[in-house]
Amino acid sequence: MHSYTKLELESLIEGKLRRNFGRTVSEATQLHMFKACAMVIRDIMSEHQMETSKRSYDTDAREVHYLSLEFLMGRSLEKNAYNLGVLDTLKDAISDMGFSPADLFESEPDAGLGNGGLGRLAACYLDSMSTLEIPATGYSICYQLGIFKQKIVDGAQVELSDDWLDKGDAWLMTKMDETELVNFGGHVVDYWEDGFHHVSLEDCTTVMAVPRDMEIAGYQTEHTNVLRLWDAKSPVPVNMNFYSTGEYLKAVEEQTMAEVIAKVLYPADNHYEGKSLRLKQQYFFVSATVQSIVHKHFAKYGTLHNFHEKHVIQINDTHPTWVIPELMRILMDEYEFGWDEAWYITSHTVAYTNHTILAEALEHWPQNLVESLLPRIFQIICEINQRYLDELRLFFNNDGNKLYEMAIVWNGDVRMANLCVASCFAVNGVSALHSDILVRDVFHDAWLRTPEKFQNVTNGVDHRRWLAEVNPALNDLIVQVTGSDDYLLHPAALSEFETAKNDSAVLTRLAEIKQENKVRFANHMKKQNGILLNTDAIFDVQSKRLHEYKRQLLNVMHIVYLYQQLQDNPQLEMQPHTFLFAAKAAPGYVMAKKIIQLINSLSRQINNDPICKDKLQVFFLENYCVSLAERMIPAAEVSEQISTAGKEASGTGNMKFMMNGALTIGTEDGANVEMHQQLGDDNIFIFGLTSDEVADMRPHYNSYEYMMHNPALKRVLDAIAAGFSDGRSYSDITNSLIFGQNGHADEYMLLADFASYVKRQGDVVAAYQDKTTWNQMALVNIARSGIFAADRSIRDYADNIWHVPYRG
Ligand code: 26W
Repeated sequence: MHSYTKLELESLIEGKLRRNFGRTVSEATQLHMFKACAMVIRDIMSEHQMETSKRSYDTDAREVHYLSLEFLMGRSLEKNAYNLGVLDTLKDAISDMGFSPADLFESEPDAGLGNGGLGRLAACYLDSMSTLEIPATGYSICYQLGIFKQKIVDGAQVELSDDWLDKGDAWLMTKMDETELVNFGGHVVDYWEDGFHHVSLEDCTTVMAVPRDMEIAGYQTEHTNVLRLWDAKSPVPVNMNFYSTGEYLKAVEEQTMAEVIAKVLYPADNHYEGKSLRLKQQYFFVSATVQSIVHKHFAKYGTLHNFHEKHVIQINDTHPTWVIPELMRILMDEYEFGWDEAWYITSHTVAYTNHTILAEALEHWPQNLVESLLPRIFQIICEINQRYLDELRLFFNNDGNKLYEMAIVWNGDVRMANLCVASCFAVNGVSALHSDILVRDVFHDAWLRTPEKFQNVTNGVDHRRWLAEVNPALNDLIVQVTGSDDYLLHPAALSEFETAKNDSAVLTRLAEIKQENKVRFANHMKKQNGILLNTDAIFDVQSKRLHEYKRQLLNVMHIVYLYQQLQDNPQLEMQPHTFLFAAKAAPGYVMAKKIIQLINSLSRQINNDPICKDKLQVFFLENYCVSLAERMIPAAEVSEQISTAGKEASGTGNMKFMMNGALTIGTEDGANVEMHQQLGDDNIFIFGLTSDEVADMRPHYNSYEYMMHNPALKRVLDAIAAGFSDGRSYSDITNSLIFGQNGHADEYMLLADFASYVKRQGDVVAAYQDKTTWNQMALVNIARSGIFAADRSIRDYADNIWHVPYRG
């Protein structure tokens, strides 16, 4: 790796300021300075990227294509400089030029092109794929507006638009010459000639897909991959002269179609809505992507017969499933392949990762919508369906139930997960438990037929970002104890940190670092939000999307329980406890928004009640996003991972907290199960029903009984129903727990888990009061978090699904 001196960086930055903004250093604003720094870093990465691309071209390397409707990248300047090994030098250069590096980094907007777990996972994986020197490209949409910014106004969530591109485009490189054309609507015209079936679309609407590439630097390598974000543009200027010919209306149609496609990220997480614009987004980015892969491949090899040998397409949930019929279409209609070979190539190229088993998140598009928007694609899907049903009839002896469950097109719906399972060569879940549930339950019948397709790849997080970069003091301590920074490239080496488990100096330093992080976070909160956190209290954090299955409400119920104890006995000696929530709710998710209001009502009540002073605090931190998580997670001491067992596919926040020495209180769900395995019973606080118990209990579950048999629980629910001093009542929330709608009370079984949760919270506090033990537990959590590094996940994908080599 070429290294840069401070003076070299300064002169490069100065050059950018002069040539791009016509400013000297002393005339430059912070914005100029940010952009100039980004350009300098981008130049370094582009050089690396061109080399990388040439190398994989020259070696005919097999390539990975990671398709995702979401990449929650967050900020890039500090991260890229870190990976390139120039962070310290860059900071010196920035300071030297009269700016504060911290303020400059802070001025960068998050690239919020994702909702939550699925999008952040994709971003972590990009980092690992570059670091492991795997030739890989990410593909998505260049949304003009990312995930909304959340404001809390009078206790309620208000959404503001997130116009990130005016600064964020510093990282993007537009490649007009690699534009692809994507067609919508129209009708299929076909005829046979010389034994070949010619198919084309007529009267369709065309949208231009223009690549805006973002370079992805790896850590300590010049290997640099690309995240290709497709922007939508209209192919024709609207020209009034065409009015009479009828072309005018078509031009307007194309213009409007193009304008809206890349406008905004859909903010619903784990909830499917059959909106036609969403379908247009999906097909738009998928079609552009497949065309761009195919065109490059054909230009290089002059044939597509070896396509599946040179490419693997990984789809991040079902959202990009259209790659399957789209690749079929291109092979057959544009390159004259017959069905069988097109199918062989396609079904040996695409692999599918499932990220949720919530029924309401499963995508099923109305047949009519697919047919009118994508007529040729619909034909191909019907043909895949017919052939699949024929095979299923044979395999299952005409068992109608199996056909009904597994059909791809059924009853007016196109079922995307079934299309994936039928067509992909690999299907994986994202934690051991989740993958197990997939084969035992959701995809059981498909598993019977093709068990070899089904795999597990437990999620992982970018530990360079989520440990070393966000918690530099902890990084220093690990380096000091283990004698090297080996763990950065070999996360398994984190285990050597455990040798210091009985070293009191290390334990003391670990506690100091946590305290420093708490103070740093508290200062930031005070400055940004005017919130006063008690840094002598336990910082107990639940940060993730707001969803009923994640059970923020169970956390609230426990807080109300503690508050009632204080009300009974204001003199009660208790461990000072600060509860922090951070969560965005999907704008249309009424119950989730009510729960946010409830948290804010409770927060106002408790924070203003003198009996809680120095004992109990509750805060809802607005606008949870990558950059807030980066400040908050290093300061957390307790991590709340309390979903109903069986519902959280994996979770990845859980891993980030663990790496930063927070202790987990959680259910046996998602990756918590594997954390528990690593940590044993002594280093994690597990409670509640297991997923099997949840499933067994479900048919005869009666939440009302739980309430009636537990007076403390009843009292908590009564208090929530009555509301707090702001006069808002929350009886609709408690009613849904006790009575529910159409007999479906407390779907996520909060009342069943309440008692064991409260008890476990007591254990957490007791453990916290024994400082040495607590610090040892924190150290063990950090030391055993290595398997939750994204590098490990990516090696798993590379070994078991992609079959590509990587850096040792
Ligand atoms: C169609 C609407 C929609 C949008 C997003 C449905 C489903 C999704 C995502 C699949 C939801 C999601 O982010 N799932 C999360 O994926 C993470 C990464 O694997 C897991 O860690 C989380 O447990 C899972 O909830």
